[in-house]
Amino acid sequence: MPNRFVLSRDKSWSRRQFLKLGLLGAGASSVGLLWLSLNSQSKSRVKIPPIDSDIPSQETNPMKVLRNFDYGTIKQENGRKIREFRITATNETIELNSAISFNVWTYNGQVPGPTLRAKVGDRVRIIFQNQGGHSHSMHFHGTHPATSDGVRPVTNGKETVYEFDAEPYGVQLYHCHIEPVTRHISKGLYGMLIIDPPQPRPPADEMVLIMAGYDINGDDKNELYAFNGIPEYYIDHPIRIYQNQLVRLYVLNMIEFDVAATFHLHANFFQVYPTGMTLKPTHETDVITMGTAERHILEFSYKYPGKYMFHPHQDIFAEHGCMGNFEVIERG
Ligand SMILES: [Cu+2]
Repeated sequence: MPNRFVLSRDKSWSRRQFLKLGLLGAGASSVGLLWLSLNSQSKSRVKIPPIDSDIPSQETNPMKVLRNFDYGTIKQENGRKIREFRITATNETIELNSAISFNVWTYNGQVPGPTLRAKVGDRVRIIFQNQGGHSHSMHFHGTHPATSDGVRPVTNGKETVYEFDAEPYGVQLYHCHIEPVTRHISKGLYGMLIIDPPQPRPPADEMVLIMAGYDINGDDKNELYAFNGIPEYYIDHPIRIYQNQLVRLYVLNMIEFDVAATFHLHANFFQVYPTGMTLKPTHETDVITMGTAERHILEFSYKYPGKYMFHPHQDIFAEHGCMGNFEVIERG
């Protein structure tokens, strides 16, 4: 039976759905990036289920964060390939739920910031502009010179450039490193940097889940928790995945104030690639513990259709927003 590119058959990415995602309004680059991401997946015959049609258009949009990878702009300089990204820090107000609007500090208008993606060995250039009012920075995890470590304040209205070779491959991250770092991160200044290995990993439905907390009243404790920016979002908008199709989850714990968080998947087990720095899994489990800034690749597929929860097994986090559902559907 032929297994061709099937996105069009699903009509999963109609113009209407791009509009719903706010991507057509967000400018050609975002659309291009998403298409790029989808096209690279389509070549590998990974099928992405249709997305809910009632997705809000605000920039902080967990469905938009989920499968959107920013590969930057490729430039050639002195015979070397440069992958260039432009990041601007801004202040925004987002609706955390029907009762709470919260002032967040963002990279490119969204929480988490965009998921940046490069291949190991690429030269990466980040042009960072601060329009956030306070001093901010971008500190990347990875191997790089001190000059690009991103701990120096970039004052409001200023621009700086961070440049480094993308290494080692794995799930890396970036965040603001201005004191108090707890506040700058929990206000929203964090994101993921995926560095792909020399040979691509096998085809999979790839997605990003970043856990974080919100200290609403400034008491150095989290009152709300979320996957990809908005508490409880994936309860009302389950992540649709196909039965028996490999899911590759890039998961990161960015929760401040609490020492660790676990990630638990219902009715299944996942293969663990610690920090995404191995090509083979080290073990299989259904709950994994992560300190702040710890991250992994988790791989799994679901045998049976239906709705399955995922959440930290510190149930207090789950009860305060860090909770979601996968909806496993038959491929038809
Ligand atoms: Cu900051």
